[in-house]
Amino acid sequence: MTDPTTLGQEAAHWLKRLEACSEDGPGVTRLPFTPQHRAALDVLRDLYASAGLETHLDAAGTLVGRRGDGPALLMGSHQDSVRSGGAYDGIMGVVLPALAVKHAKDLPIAVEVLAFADEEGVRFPTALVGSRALSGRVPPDALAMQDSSGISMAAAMEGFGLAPAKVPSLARDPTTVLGYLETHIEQGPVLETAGEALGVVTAICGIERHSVTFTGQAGHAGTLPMEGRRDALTGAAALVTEVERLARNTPGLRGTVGELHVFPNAVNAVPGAVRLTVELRSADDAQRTAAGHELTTFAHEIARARGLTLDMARSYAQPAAPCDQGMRGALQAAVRRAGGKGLELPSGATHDASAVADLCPMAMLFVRCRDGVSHVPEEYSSPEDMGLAIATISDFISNLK
Ligand code: HGY
Ligand code: MN
Ligand code: MN
Repeated sequence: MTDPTTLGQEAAHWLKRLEACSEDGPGVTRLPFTPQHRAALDVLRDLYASAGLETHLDAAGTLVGRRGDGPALLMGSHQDSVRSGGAYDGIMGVVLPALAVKHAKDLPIAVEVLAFADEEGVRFPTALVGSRALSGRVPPDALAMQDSSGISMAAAMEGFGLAPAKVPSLARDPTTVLGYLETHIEQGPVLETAGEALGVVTAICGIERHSVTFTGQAGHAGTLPMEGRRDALTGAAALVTEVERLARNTPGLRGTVGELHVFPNAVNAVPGAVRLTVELRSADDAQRTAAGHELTTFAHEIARARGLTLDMARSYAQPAAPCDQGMRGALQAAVRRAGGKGLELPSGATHDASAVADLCPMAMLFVRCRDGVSHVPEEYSSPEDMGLAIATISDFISNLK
């Protein structure tokens, strides 16, 4: 096997080419079924060919590369990015296994490398379409969801040369799959703080998202007395601070208000309405759902006390996905053989692996993330760490029983 640093430098070369497949502007912006996606597929086809992978684009826009016959180990991640994101999130998890296959002499099992079109859910209000297609769990309404210019996912797929009607037929027979291994930049500070290049994921957190609207009475900031005001923003602010208070006081729970829109949003007008999102994440589904109920009750009490009306609904939910014990152990042994401690950690970010877990056993390998920052242009993993990840993936494949 080529030495890890050389492998890592080759990975950096491919990632540099892929980084250019982006809209103009800071960082990487590569949304699904766009010219940037098509440019990335051209680069990935070159990479897959150099790895001896037989390649096709499936109906959901996943680039599938396969080598060998019989039940296969699936590996891969997503090709899409957030807006002005980094050059490693997702796409590094396609490049590294492809290079592991390329540099493997012979493979004891069949393997596939997968580049999923849309994990982030930035263009359309849904996510994980390609990976959920493998287990036949794409929600029926997903393909009808529209982007900000009113284009449905199905229309975007057809414009990309795909056949969205065939997405349901992508569901795999579980007996044809040995498992799924996703390699991903950690997107947090744990490995860097521990001085470790690689980590083994224990579980992927569950997520729920609530869309909330407080409605009061807009009015003139100067003539409307404080008494009797029905200010929607002061009500929303009480919920925002309660989300933070509850999450800070509940170990393992993360709560975020990521979006907040004020209407009419004018310096001299009392806010009449506020729309916001509440997102909760935890590796413990019961803890997360209990927090969701608690915050819903709190929001209704705030609305009642302030004379506001409240619309609050859970718009998205995804259960926590534990990684397969057997695969975790095998991956940890491979990390140790590559010189690591085999540190284990939960994933606060969600990944395609949480969807593929509905099809087959899954495991995740994390790669150290400089300064723990991700979803920003400064996102970075070093060639040395990527080389160790490639060597670990190769070792994992050759020891898979
Ligand atoms: O939201 C997430 O955790 C992922 O980056 N899509
Ligand atoms: Mn991401
Ligand atoms: Mn990702």
